[in-house]
Amino acid sequence: MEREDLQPRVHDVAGAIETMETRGAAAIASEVADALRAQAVESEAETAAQLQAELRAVARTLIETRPTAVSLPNACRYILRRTVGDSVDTVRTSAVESAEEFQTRLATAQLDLGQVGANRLRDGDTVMTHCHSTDVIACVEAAVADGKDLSAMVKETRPREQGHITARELTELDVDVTLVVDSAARRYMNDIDHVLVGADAIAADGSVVNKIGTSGLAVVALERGAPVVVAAQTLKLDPATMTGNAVEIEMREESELLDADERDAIGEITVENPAFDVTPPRYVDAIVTERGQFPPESIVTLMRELFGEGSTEPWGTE
Ligand code: RI2
Repeated sequence: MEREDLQPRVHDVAGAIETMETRGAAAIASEVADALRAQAVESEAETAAQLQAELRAVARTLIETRPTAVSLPNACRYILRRTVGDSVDTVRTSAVESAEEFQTRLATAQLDLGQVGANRLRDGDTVMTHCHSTDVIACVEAAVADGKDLSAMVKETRPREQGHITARELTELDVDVTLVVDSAARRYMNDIDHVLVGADAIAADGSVVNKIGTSGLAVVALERGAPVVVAAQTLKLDPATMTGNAVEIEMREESELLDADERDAIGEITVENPAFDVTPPRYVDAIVTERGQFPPESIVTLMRELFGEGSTEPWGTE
């Protein structure tokens, strides 16, 4: 049941994330910060405890929208842990300041990550991309700013074709873009210098959870000797995996694959539409973050440093 004390902006943000109007782990995290800030500013709570309870409810509402994108709970964790005070005003101020600080760090992290990723790319390289990731775009943008001339083979990325967004954004950066269907990846892999993908979550063992099709792409890349580079801000590290929890894979509506007429014409079948898959660390050359580049097997060291305080859930259960 919808809580009446949550601001309309919170429901708007939750709806947009669910329908993927807002998508991509970094963009989702930024909108989450915005929703928490809006609740803090607009709330009519009369006590600090009441406002804190509302903010926890905002976090729970948002976290439910997309189960795999760990940037969502990580954003909530960052902001709620720093939201303190014993009056409505102090809680409000610290929530607003924490949300804004989070958004600033998000933007800075992406720029720093972009430079690390750019250092890997050489003048004249061709990268293959899958889906659309702002962390990936940041790497290419920084490389182009360094004067490197790049080409990209962009997989269209069924079923939602986020590859089209990548194609448009890379073209705007003056990258020479070729769009291919997903199943053409192996056909062209000999021409590829780097497979460059983003991530929705990184597990403690270095497994990369990213758009469905990434793991198959990584297998082909390994076979052909093309390094797989994952551009992922530390916001994508999933602290719950340090204690053995698995990353939940989001299953989406079958209507993303078939419209109603196609569904009727086919007859009685089952349709599965997982949004993500898991690429084991042995297929990944490096994870590029704003803290530098890491072999996937060593990412747990960074996770311990960043989430040493544990993966508690400050949003609680009610
Ligand atoms: P940034 C996307 O998922 C893609 O899987 C992409 O690699 C990832 O988010 C990260 O995006 P979806 O939201 O944070 O399209 O790098 O399902 O922008």
